[in-house]
Amino acid sequence: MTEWLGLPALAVAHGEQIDNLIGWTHVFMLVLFVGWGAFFTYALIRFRRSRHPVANYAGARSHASSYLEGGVLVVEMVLLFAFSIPLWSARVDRLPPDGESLIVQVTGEQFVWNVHYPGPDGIFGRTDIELLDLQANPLGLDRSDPAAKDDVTTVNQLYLPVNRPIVVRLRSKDVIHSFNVPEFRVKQDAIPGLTIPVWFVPNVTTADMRTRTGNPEFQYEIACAQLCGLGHYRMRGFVTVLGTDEFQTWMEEEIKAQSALDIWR
Ligand SMILES: [Cu+2]
Repeated sequence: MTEWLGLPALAVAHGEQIDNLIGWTHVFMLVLFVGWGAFFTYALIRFRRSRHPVANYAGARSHASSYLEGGVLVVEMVLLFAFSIPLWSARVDRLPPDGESLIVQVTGEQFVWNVHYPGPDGIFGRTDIELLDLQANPLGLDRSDPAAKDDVTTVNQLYLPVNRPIVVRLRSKDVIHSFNVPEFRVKQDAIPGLTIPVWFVPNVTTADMRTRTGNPEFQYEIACAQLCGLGHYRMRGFVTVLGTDEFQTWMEEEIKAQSALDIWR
């Protein structure tokens, strides 16, 4: 129904609602544009100079337009407080239950996305600013903490299982960045000092999307959507959506590989 908008392919459970909203907003904008354009044209002709050589300084005497504007104000307040705000809060405040979802921490920095998985124990290992090393340990993860043993970190690579609610806990190390994956219809600023949850259910694997788009190199991209410095243009991460079992295998292999790294000893 919203193909005419030419939006990026859809790969998320809540996407249709967003697209319909964008579609209806465009329809209403078109109605307003045509309506106001017609009124403007009417006013230009009706009050043309040849018919009114002398300006009328008294102007309109009736209060009709004030009432009309008051009416518009009331309607807009109802739209905002009765519909928009409750819908928005239902979408962003009610996170899926912890047991069902995969929680992953994504930390923006100039100019990469650091990804941190808590591993099977579901607990994020301790991080310490003293351990921070931009090359070897960009999150300052303390591998001596038992909760950190099974943690997995990556740079610019976000692996996700299909059809499972994902809660991304967004953070930033330095300036404001923005986590935007167009196919998931999510866009959220990452703000230093805050941890902001964003959630969505990806429902098309990368492999399926490659078949669907006919592009064997298709990749979901995390594009930083806030101008965050000179390297902003190259701040892009990749999302790979895997089948449930494939994701499990990937996770196990990463845990094995990362816990065996020499730098942690
Ligand atoms: Cu950025």
